[in-house]
Amino acid sequence: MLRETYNNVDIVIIGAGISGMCAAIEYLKTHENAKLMIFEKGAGFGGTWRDNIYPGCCCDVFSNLYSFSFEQNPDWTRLYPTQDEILTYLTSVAHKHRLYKYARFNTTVDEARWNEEERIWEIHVVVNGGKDAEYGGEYTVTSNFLISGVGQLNIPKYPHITGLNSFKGKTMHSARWDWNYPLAGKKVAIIGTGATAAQIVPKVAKVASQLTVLQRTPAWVIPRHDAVIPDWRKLLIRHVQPARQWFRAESMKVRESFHEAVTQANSTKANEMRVISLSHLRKQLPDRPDLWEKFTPKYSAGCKRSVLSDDYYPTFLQDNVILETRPIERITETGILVLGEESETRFDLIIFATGFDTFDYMQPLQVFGRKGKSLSEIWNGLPRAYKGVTVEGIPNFGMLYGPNSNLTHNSLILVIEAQSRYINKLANAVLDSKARGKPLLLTPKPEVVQSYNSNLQTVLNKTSFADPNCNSWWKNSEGVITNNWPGTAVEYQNLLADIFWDDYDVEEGNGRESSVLHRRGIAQAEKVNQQTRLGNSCSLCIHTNLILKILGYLLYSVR
Ligand code: NA7
Repeated sequence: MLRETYNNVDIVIIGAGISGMCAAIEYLKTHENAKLMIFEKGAGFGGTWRDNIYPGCCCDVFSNLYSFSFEQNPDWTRLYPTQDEILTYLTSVAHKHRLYKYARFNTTVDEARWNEEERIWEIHVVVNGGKDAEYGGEYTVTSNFLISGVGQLNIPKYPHITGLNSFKGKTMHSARWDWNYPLAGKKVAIIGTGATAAQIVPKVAKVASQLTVLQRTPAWVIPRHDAVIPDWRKLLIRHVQPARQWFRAESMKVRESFHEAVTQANSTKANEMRVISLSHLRKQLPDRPDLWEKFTPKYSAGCKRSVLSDDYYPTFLQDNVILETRPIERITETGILVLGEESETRFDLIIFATGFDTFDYMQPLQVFGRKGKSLSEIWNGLPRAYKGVTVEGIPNFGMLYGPNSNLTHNSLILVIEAQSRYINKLANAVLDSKARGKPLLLTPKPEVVQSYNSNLQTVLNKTSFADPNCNSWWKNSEGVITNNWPGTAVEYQNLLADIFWDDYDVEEGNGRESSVLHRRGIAQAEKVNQQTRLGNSCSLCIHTNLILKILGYLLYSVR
């Protein structure tokens, strides 16, 4: 005897981060008696914001944009949210939408296999939680649709440095921070100078006796201008809905305007960004021309993730902080030896702020599609998806934050919402058909995936991401950009607003083409609207807009 909803469900979502949560909420909108399961290898909701708890961890997107459009948060305390605030927000959203009911934590999906005969997914999981594992250490669940929400920044990347494992002191990766280790008075090295390191460095420098920052490539650093949001402004945002909407739309405009700067190396905006960054450097380190050269990037702004920081550069004015730009030769039992030195520098702790494995999407999880072909075989080292969400040869499957859907200039939540709506439309078609007693298979046509991706690569090759003078977690060793979307957030939302059924191989239970979907032609996945709805066409609107503009000015400028 099997318990009905324990092993068979309509939808399985892998991952309980922002992506998995968003997909679940979207599905629950239209399914009251949902047969949904969310598997998460960690112990709660939050994904990357649960994993990354290092000192100083925060987001470099405005807080009001780093929230779901359907759950805007009037309680943000700062213009840029901190990790703990984001986690609190996500936890409250999970509670509000009753997601806990569907989640199985401490449970790792290790294999998802499409069963061609039964036309269902078989998802094998391993239970990591002590007591839960006593009920059964591993088991299989079947579902009609599978959604991956595992994200791109999931697996910590450790550098390949000779002797790394011989170090006898303490090591930690930024995404696996050990708060039990006291930093006070310690000699600390940090490897990496990306967005993560720029947040850790100022905090660790305050307590460590010595901090050495090992930089391989400098980042473009621009001012952050973070600030506390005063209570009166929070009240206004909580109670005056148009003000909240307008403020978000204005933030959206600001972030979208960065797009040109980070994608078009020769544009006016890119030049402005370089000027702002270089003047920031000189202003913050006025008497240190020795550091200007070391901190000046030799690649296009936007080729790597830019850093937004007000306190990174000034940290190097502290006596206990050293910038080391000579390459690391090896790690020894007691420290790090850099090129040109005869002996190592001794450290108590080495922090790896070296990013994530971003090219092996979904690894180590094994996904097998039609005819038992694995995702790795289909991709053959080059992850690609149709519109970043569906994959050839893998039916009834959707990826959130999949290949080429990363934004570098705006909030990723905008992307994830659009993807959730698109994928849920596909899932609904599959589940509606199931309700009529006919299993339905939706797989993107290989030629459609191929043509979409070759056009995408043509566009990407002309962006700053492709600049050969830098490497990044977006570009593989052959220079192929596998992670980024080249357009604006709004362009991506528009791309996903419609589903063209012709883009899919559509098979019903009997193997024939489904007439149901073909008659529909296009389905609207509904656009996520970020813009102000108020136009300028009537005098009332003009006045309302004017009032909101004044309000917006106050919101931005009065602290
Ligand atoms: P990133 O942006 O991938 O940065 C990793 C950093 O680690 C970067 O400075 C690397 O230098 C450095 N790195 C990696 N391997 C080595 C070795 N072997 N030796 C020296 N230095 C090394 O990761 P983050 O965690 O900072 O940010 C990831 C994203 O999280 C970020 O884009 C935001 O979206 C949030 P390199 O530049 O490769 O020379």
